[in-house]
Amino acid sequence: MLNRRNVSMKAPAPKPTLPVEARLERIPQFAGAVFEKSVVEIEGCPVETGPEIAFAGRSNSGKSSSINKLAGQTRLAFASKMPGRTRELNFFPLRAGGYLVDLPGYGFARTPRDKQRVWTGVIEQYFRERQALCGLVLVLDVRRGTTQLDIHFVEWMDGLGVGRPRILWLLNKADKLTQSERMKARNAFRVDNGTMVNERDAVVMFSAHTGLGMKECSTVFNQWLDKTPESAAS
Ligand SMILES: Nc1nc2c(ncn2[C@@H]2O[C@H](COP(=O)(O)OP(=O)(O)OP(=O)(O)O)[C@@H](O)[C@H]2O)c(=O)[nH]1
Ligand SMILES: [Mg+2]
Repeated sequence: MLNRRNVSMKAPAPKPTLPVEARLERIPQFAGAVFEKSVVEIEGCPVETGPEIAFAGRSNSGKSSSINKLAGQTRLAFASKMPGRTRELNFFPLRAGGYLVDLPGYGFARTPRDKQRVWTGVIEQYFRERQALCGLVLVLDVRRGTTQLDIHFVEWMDGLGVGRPRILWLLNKADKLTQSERMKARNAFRVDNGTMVNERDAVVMFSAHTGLGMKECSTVFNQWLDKTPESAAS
């Protein structure tokens, strides 16, 4: 197009509508994940097929949303505004073998007592017996950091006496913070949890809404799944 002085006017380049962090649509390790089954008893767990990654955390912290975001799917795991939505252990097989496991959230009391006991039972058995478990993603709301419930959960795992799995501390919902608040939150997390986060663990600032932190998660999972980035990038 020419303007009145016969100078070519280029249309302005369209502004990117997505933040840079949202451009990774899924992480390669979780691509092609599908739902297989929900279980409430240890006997129902599928046969171990390879290294398994479980997602735990307070009710409503965003476990299901994080699984969906990392897998690049909107409805793989069932996310909801209603806390306590995930009520079973949900198994999602990965293409390369192994499973993602979405665990019920802790800290939501509006559930029948005996059912809660069943879940505690099966989760305990899961942590005790599941040989394939190679790492645990502990999903936190970054604005709250670790709560008493999270600390109890980690202490409970330590108390099982089978060795705590490696933990990826996922500081979720970071889209709700500004850049400087994120920096503060990360530093505060390190200071507050210095003794609980051990050297095999990782900490990632994350948003299941924007995709912030997906690359860092992918790097961590490569280590857990014992793959070079090249072999995982199929
Ligand atoms: N802003 C924002 N909201 C999020 C994020 N992740 C999850 N949410 C919201 O938090 C609520 C709970 O998300 P879920 O993924 O269902 O949480 P959950 O941990 O699986 O919950 P339970 O299954 O009940 O234990 C939903 O309304 C999500 O949209 C995030 O990164 N940013
Ligand atoms: Mg859930």
